[in-house]
Amino acid sequence: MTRLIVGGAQMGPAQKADSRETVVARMMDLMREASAKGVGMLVYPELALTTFFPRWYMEDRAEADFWFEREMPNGATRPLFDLAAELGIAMTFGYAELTPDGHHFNTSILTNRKGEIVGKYRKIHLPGHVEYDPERTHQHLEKRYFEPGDLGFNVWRNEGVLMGMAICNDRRWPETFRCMGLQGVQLVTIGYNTPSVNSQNGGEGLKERLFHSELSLQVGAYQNATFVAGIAKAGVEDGNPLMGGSVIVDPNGFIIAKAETEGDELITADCDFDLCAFGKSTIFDFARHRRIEHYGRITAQTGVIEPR
Ligand code: ING
Repeated sequence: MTRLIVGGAQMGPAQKADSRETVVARMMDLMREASAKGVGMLVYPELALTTFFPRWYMEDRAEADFWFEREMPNGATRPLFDLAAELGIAMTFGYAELTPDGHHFNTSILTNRKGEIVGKYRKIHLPGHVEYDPERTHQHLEKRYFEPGDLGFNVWRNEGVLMGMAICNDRRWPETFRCMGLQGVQLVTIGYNTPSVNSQNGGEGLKERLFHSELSLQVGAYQNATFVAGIAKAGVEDGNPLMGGSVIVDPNGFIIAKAETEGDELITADCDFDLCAFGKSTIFDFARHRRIEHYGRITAQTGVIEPR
């Protein structure tokens, strides 16, 4: 039987003026709280180390490099890795990655309980736009500052559990979960930074956004018989609200832990990963039930082609 207490380290806002060190200190406080509750795997949000800088238009993209990490771990994050190894906690967190050959990704890493990086994911589904959009109340310039991820959706056997990573907007695309489901995933971690209001669709408010986030995470879990941890960076960053709503979902799609605030808040769930087996061997026994000869359109087409 494989069992881990999974922790979701929801984080409150990171202001533009906050140093990496200040934010890492908060992450370490959450890790100590997690350790006291027996957490073995701790999930932090997307872009955990900094404010959600893609909300800011910078004409010179090189200016945005200030928000990127050139190596991981690095001076600011090494204390977090050392604490994780000391406490024996595996973790995942997101950050902006600038590679030695100059590529920019919205990245997350996965470590084992010894603080060693065992996996890396680069965000594939980038929402938003490239150029300044005067029509929008808030800019969302992820397509300006990041390239689409080039590592695919992978799953790693980490501490006896098949774990996969995705980031924020990825949760809105079923392909994300299925690609990992086809690798037997038992825990999908998804950090997110989701604005509380939609800069384009006036009608969609916080309530709808929270609903769509939970809907996406629950259906991804259920249809792939996997646990899912969706963990937010939340609260108001320099006047810009991000929603909370962090949850841990079980393989039947039920929410088993949920954050109540928009600040630094630890949620936990005692996860028996053998619970994934029932769905994977019955309703969602992919080998027995899927009919791939009819799915070609999913990878043959990018956009819609309507019938004549
Ligand atoms: N943020 C948002 C997200 O996908 C968004 C952007 C919100 C897109 C709502 C569509 C609808 O949660 C990030 N960082 O992807």
